[in-house]
Amino acid sequence: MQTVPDNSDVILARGQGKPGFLWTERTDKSHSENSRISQSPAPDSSCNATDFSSIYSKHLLPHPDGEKMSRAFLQELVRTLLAYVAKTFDRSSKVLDFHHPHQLKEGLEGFNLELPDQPENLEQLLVDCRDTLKYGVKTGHPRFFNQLSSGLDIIGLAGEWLTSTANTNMFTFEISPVFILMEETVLRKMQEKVGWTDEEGDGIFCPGGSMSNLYSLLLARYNLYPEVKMTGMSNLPRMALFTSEHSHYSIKKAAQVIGIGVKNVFVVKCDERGKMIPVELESSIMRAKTAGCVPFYVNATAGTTVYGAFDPLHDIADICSKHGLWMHVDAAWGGGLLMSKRHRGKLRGIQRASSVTWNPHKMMGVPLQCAALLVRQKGLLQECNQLGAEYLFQPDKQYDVSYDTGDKGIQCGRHVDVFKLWLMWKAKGSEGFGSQVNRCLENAEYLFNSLSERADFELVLKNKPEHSNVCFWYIPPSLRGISPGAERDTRLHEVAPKIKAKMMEEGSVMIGYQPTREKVNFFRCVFSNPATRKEDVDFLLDEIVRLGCGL
Ligand code: ABU
Repeated sequence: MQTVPDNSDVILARGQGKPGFLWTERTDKSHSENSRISQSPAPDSSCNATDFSSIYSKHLLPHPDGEKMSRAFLQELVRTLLAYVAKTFDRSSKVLDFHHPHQLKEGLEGFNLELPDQPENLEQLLVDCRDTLKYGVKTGHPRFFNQLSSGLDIIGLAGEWLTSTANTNMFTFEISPVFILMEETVLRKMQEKVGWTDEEGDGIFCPGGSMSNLYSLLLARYNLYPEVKMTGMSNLPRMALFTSEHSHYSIKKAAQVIGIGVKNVFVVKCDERGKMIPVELESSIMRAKTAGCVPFYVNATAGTTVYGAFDPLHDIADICSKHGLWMHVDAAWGGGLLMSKRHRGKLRGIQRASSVTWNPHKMMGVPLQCAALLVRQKGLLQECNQLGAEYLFQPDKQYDVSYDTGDKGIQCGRHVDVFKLWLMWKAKGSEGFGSQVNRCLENAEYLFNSLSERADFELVLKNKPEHSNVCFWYIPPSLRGISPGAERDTRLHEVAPKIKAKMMEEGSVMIGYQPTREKVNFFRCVFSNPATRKEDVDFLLDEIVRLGCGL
């Protein structure tokens, strides 16, 4: 692939580029000059070269003569964005250009985070836009393995651009007629993938999986004690919920937020692969009852954050049915596997859930953010959350007001997260998403097999990964002769953070690490970026060895 020029080259290229925009050196205009410009007509951008150094935002639309200049400014910005997109996929470019917080705050090469009292010119703004990208992290780079959400899908990006251009809100059909119907279509399709019938299924897009999990707790509590909506917790018994030791911390956080309390979250033991043990769930429920609590909710995880484990959903559903408990499945990470014929069986039993969290911004590679809460019982979200603000949800509008879906949520303003997913689904079809998921899991298997054959690495889990998480230690030569025990553990604990620090400073690759309760720091590699190939996996291991062999 052609190497994309770095920022300084981009400056040069502008003068030579087809649209003929001429990049000029930044000049700081005095404030008095600035106010003089405000009284003058909008500068003309019809000539080939645009000098933005004396142009200000007030010259753009809605200035009566602002259309040409607005177009010129946005085209210039798009050139910067396109250069960044190309660079993101270029393996010879860095994943990040790391600077410490104090360095960024002090200002770098004219990049200043402080906000002025007087307007700055558009040239400065374009420089700021370029610098913002330059000092950020290319999460779409094929060698970014750090987070569950990664990749840069071009159709998804187009969807995000369109969404920002439309700049509307998801509370009423009145102002989002198309997006509201798209949300209905996409949620229905996701509910089908979960396995719910046409008579079942509701949902809402939320700002992330933690919020979806919080919604699920609100629904479960309301379902059992509808009076909570009006009278709060004061007359309710001590309620208990259950989640595994490998589940996401947002379950505890949600319990804290809604007034259940973290102490009333019973943490259920997992097996060595990180899956909830059903008999442990059963005994936790009995323990909670003995302690005088009312169990009401179980969170099962489909794709845990660190190990990528899938809890046994049918077994958990049986226990929930037996005790009359709400079953939530946190499939924020694992939900994407429902798109793959090869892997969807790992979520067998999910159709028995009362609610499901599924984040397409993770395994399906939709640009952040795109996260859905799906609810089996129709109408419950609305019942639980609606307050019917009269200025917004007037019942006497001329259209079917059941499409004013905003009152299902706990937010008022809600971002349009659906369009980019809808557009990507059109572009790929369900099968395209399935192949994308399959490729990510093939990369995980390739890494797992490579690690199994090497003496300088140790796998945390010996079984083939179920999801795309692969957890491992790098054992530097200095530790290879030391037998397992406290001394080795203490030293091994320091290896991953040291390698990660060097990695970030060099910017060549990014991977996360963490300890668990019984294991010292280990690397977690996750694959959700369709741009990643086997050569990137090889590169990752070579890089870890290069940076860590002297430790
Ligand atoms: N549950 C938020 C994602 C965390 C991660 O990317 O590792």
